Amino acid sequence: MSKCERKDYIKAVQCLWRLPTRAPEFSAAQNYFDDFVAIHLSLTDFIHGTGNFLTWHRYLMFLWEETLRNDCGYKGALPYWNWFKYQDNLAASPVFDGSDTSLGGDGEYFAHNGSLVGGGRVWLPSGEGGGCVKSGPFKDFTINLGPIRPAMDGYLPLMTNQLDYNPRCQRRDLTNAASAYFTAESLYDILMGDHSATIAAFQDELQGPQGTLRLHGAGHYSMGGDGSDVFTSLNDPAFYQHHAMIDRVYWIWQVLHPREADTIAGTRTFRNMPPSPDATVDDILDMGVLGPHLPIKSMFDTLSGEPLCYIYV
Ligand SMILES: [Cu+2]
Repeated sequence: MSKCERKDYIKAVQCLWRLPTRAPEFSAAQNYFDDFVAIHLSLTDFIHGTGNFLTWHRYLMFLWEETLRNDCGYKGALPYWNWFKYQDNLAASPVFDGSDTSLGGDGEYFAHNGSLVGGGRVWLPSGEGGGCVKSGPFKDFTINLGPIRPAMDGYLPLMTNQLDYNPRCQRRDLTNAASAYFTAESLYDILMGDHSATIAAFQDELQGPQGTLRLHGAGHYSMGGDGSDVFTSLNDPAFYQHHAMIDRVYWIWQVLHPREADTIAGTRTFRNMPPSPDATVDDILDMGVLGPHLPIKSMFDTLSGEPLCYIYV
């Protein structure tokens, strides 16, 4: 993206803070940016490690882009964070370099003992941040929901109720340790290699078996701070670029595996805890107030026009 295009995107995202909330059931939500966080938070246990993980988040990305276009005048494309550039030095990445065309830089220094991820079985050392994001276009923007389960040490959930109002700065700890998982080998493995033949193999490896860290987690834990919270990671605006990349990789996998492209695998609860029936392609994706509730099967074809109409470049 040119710098002008990046600024257009950032301006449109900032506009979401000025759009009124449409979700009165989430009293902490102050604006439409918060509504995205609130809906995701309230559904967390039913949209991760489930049969609808890829399609629910695909639809979320679509509704995010639609909102930027229809309510905030955005005319560009939805940018994705290419994990395979700058992974050894995230602070130099155009996404995180702290310039006014980035999504903000690292947080202020905050002494902490890294992050425990992968269900508490993988420890990642601290980076040099962890506090409020110091620079960039979202530095002075307030977030209002969470944290609920941040992986970063020392960042404690303050709330008694998950839906409490907790206005604060957005925090980040850029860690190259997590981004070490962004390798060509991991990408090949899920697109063409050992974990590519079925949707189950692809999605389980993308998210990581219990006790491991893989590409999906690597993006979240590379950001640390608010981006490391499975419930409320949408508080970090870079969530949307990370998940656009997740969707892009899913899209590439579908193109490479046309016979499997319209299949799903998995149940309706997080890693099937508590046990639940298998998801079906007719299951309805609950998007709260963000958009119409549509079946999983309407998310397979990004060029169907009903409603999706996009490709990645
Ligand atoms: Cu999610």
